[in-house]
Amino acid sequence: MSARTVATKPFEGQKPGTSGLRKRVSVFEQENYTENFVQCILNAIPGGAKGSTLVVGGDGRYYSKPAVQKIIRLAAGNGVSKLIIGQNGILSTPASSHLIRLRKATGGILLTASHNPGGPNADFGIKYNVENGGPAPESVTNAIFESTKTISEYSVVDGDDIDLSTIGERSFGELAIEIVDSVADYVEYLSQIFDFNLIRDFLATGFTVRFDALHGVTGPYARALFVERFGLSESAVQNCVPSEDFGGGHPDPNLTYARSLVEAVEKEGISFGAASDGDGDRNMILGKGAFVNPSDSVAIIADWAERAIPYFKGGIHGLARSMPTSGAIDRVAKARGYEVFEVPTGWKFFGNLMDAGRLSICGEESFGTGSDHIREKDGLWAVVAWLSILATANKEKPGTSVADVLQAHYAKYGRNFFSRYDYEEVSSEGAKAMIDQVSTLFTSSEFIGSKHGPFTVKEAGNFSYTDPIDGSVSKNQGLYAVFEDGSRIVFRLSGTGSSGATIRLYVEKYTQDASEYDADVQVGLKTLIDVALQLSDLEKYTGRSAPTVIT
Ligand code: VG1
Ligand code: CO
Repeated sequence: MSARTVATKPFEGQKPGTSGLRKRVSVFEQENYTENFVQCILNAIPGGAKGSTLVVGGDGRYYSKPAVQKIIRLAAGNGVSKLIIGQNGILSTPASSHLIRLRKATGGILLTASHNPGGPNADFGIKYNVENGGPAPESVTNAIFESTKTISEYSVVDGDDIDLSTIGERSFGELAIEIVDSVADYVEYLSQIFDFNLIRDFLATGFTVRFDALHGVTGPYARALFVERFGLSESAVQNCVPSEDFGGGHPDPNLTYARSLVEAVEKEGISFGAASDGDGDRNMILGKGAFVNPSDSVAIIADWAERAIPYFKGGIHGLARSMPTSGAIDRVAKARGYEVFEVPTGWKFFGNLMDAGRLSICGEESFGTGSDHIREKDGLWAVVAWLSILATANKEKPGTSVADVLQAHYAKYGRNFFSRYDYEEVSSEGAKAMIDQVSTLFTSSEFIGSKHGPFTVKEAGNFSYTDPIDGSVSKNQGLYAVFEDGSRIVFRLSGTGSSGATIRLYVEKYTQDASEYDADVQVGLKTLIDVALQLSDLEKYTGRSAPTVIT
């Protein structure tokens, strides 16, 4: 078996977004499209592909299996030493990150479009993670993109498809292949981070749980945790058989797409509900009559971590959030004396801080929560963190519910009302024109001090981030306006969509008035949202009078 060179031509638009390259399956199915992109990843691996060890796996969506076989042929053609592949090509994103670290691999190729729908007419995605287990930094994704613009050939070794369904070692010419259990290492790792006995004993008291995998990759992981380790019945998990098209649904854990869980929690009076996305890195936490906003969730986990999670018993080394995420976590950091960082959207920006030992717990408003146990956000980790908090709180005060934990947090720190409006798949021209207009406005000096309804602009601009560890600069990371009372609006374009443009509007308002803690978020934020829509002229530019999704 020797390598063969195949002539090819560049495809336009193979630019990795917020988290990898995401396109329609029909785009990836074009002759050479997938091969080109994987070859460019191999070209851009720091230290080179030759002799490397790579982890391969994904959320199991449609087109994953042919993609794995292509990666095997390309890896062999490029002198990769070894591939560690999840059984049937399945690895959740957090499990991939863990496996890269555990096995000291060079990196990993993750096959996922995360929360985007799957199936022949929906999305596929490929992303590269580096040695620390985290998404490739911009220096690497830029190198991949540059390579896609000039590629003229790729290198493969021909051979029969490899059996991905049985665990064990095999080879493809010179290339060693190991098919591993997708679940075991990850669940074992969580058992070292948390006190499983504490959780198991607490759940045995009758605190009811429902976890919804939304037909995504976390099903087998969730069953191993909730049923096998925590001793719950099968009814504690739903939609837990991974499907190639996520049962035709949208595997995004939010109030819109996880409605069946929300309804079950309310109707059946379940104490705790949770869901994760297609690739398992996002999470949503619910209680009876209580939705935990992700910005609050990470703040609460940070506040409880040292006493509720054994992994953090030695102390917390810093907190962080993405820029649009609410400042709830900042208040915890201040009160507890932790360092806190504000980074651009996308998990790749947390990695350097974690590697430097300055960041323990972080989150994004987009249902992403995690810690330095790996270098990706981790949906099931967040769920188990919440169960640990509830178990600990119930030891101190039996009967404590999710809503009680939430209210106690507001009473201690005040409440950051937060909401995100998504305008999905609007025309790219309209979105760009709107962003240009807002950019001109937010960066003009006359804007500072101007009045809009009850709000006076205190600070505004286009967010730019200088990484405190390596000094790299990331510009144009979102347009923000902060008002005198601390309220804030942010506009940015999504970097994960696969067609058209998606505009995200984030609004935040802080209150310490206890009579408002129970208020409906949309009512509390209405005036601010109206101001944001006026300032941006969003309806004029996009033709949309209402968002697609409100969180
Ligand atoms: C979105 C979220 C961002 C998240 C990213 C990847 O990006 O806003 O916070 O890190 O998705 O998450 P964007 O550019 O569309 O706003 V996942 O679970 O899709 O890997
Ligand atoms: Co995801």
